Amino acid sequence: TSRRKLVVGNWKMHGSHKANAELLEGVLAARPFGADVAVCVPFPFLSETAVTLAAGDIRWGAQDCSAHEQGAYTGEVSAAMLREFGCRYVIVGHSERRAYHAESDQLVADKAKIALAHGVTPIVCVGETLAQREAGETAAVVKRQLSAVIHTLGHCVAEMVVAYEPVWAIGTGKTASPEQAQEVHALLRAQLQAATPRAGEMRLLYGGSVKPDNAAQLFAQPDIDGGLIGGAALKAADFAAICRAA
Ligand code: G2H
Repeated sequence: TSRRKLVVGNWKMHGSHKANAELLEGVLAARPFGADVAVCVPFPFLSETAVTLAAGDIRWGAQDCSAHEQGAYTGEVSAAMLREFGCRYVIVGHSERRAYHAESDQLVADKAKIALAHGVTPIVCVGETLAQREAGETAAVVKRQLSAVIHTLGHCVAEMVVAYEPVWAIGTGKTASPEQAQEVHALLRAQLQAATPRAGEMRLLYGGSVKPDNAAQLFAQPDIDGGLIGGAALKAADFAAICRAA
């Protein structure tokens, strides 16, 4: 395909000044990569990440943003602020936020919209739980999650990145098989095709226990355009190996 692969590290709530410096230096030293690469770091580390990565071709971003422009929203961080720190990407609707912070499909869509309005590319996460998969609801769940974003973004929908993360594969060591992942990616692509003529250019990432030894097979699937990497993004050697597999 003509789509350039994208590998994004999702550090979640990990890191420290010292650990981040070592990790980023390790990743920088492992370049060049054939794919686009980015790291999504906790908010307090955006500034130092921007400094460390300023000269290179590795992008950075955040793991969430507010659905509001600005105002009396204690504890929130706006998309405009992320843009000021040079963020290229922001993850929205990660299953951990949907589960622990009760984020609805519409809230996730509103976050994606405001990110795009400020020039930050949203990485919109969708995915089913184990119970939903076992009940045969996978297609319906991801369709509903993506549908909210499609309706809210309108013609801008082609500017986002989508990440399919089956909840049962997150941090569990259980990866979706390449075929299982591809099956859902193809559904997502078809849904996007009905919404925008540019669906073929959009990058659909897979996330959920991607490791150096399973990355290449996943990325070889026709509709898998890279990965959103959690645990394995915290070790420079592992993350670099995954980036190289893309
Ligand atoms: C899924 C993924 C990164 P992990 O959440 O978003 O994490 O690779 O640890 O399963």
